[in-house]
Amino acid sequence: MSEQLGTLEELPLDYREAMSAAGVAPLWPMMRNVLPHDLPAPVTRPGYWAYAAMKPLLLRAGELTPVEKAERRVLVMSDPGRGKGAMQATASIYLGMQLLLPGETAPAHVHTPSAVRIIVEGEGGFTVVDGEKMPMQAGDLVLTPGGEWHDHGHEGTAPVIWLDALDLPVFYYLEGSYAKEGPLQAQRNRPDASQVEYISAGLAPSRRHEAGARRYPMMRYPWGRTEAALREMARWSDGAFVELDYVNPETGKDVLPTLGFTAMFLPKGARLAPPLRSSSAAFHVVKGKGRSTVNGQVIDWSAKDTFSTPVFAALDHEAAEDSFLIRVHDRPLQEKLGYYEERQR
Ligand code: 1HN
Repeated sequence: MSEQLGTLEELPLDYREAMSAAGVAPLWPMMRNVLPHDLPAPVTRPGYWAYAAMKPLLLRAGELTPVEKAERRVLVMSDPGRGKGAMQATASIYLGMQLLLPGETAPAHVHTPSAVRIIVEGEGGFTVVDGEKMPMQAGDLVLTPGGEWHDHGHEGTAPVIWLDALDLPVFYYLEGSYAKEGPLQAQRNRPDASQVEYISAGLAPSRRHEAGARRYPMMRYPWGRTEAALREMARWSDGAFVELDYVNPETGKDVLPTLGFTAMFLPKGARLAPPLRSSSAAFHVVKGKGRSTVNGQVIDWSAKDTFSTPVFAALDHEAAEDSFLIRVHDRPLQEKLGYYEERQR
């Protein structure tokens, strides 16, 4: 371990001014800031967004701002560590709640960041990604991979609300975030791939030599199947915690390049203390009620609420009712960068 490093104040004023004038700065006073020992020092703090508080604000946005004036009518969830107005929930994860009213259309665009939608409530909403029209039903997880055209529509009679999670902060940091706008897409005249090619886990369509799979073969993961799979696994798990990864049905790998998703089932009374993970995360409560402690901070959650956790957070979950949560995390990005890690507590 090195000795106490030198500070800026120890250096003569004329030298400090000369460094500034030359456009340089000494590393050593900042060394421990940019490279702390053993663990990172996250700016991110745990966040919690109660749906009961979000929903009236969203509905009011529906009255105040027509979708034509918004492109996307979204309230962004700000990381408490970065403060009011922050456009991100963790270093890599953007979260927002989006409202679409009956008859409205959110215009087509394509951008570099990837998005996922987790449907919170409402019937009749749909999103079109790369020409594929996908119904949005409560609990569904729908991908919008970077580089794919997407627009949203609403054929129902009541407001539709969903949670957006994007890797936008990463693209913004890289100065790589940008979009193109275009006309609404022509829709393929058939149900989405989750209802045609990939109805059953372990079965994928045969194809002739050379006809490769799409990069993102299935972009909608209907909630009904997810919950049924979790319940069946739990029935045979002897009380062990069950969690499913959302995977690409052709490759078995993560569904997006940077973000990963899991579905968790915490039966009533269950307690769970996962390992410390180098990934940051967001949790969305599809159903249930419970409590999570994040670095000592208590979060009481119920259905449709969302909370976020910084990297290496100490987490304890406790379910007061049978609870289903979707976990959004940035492990895929960290694995690509070569540093994803889990530590036992
Ligand atoms: C976006 O394209 C959507 O397509 C939602 O619904 C939220 C936040 C930042 C940048 C692009 C959407 C977004 C977004």
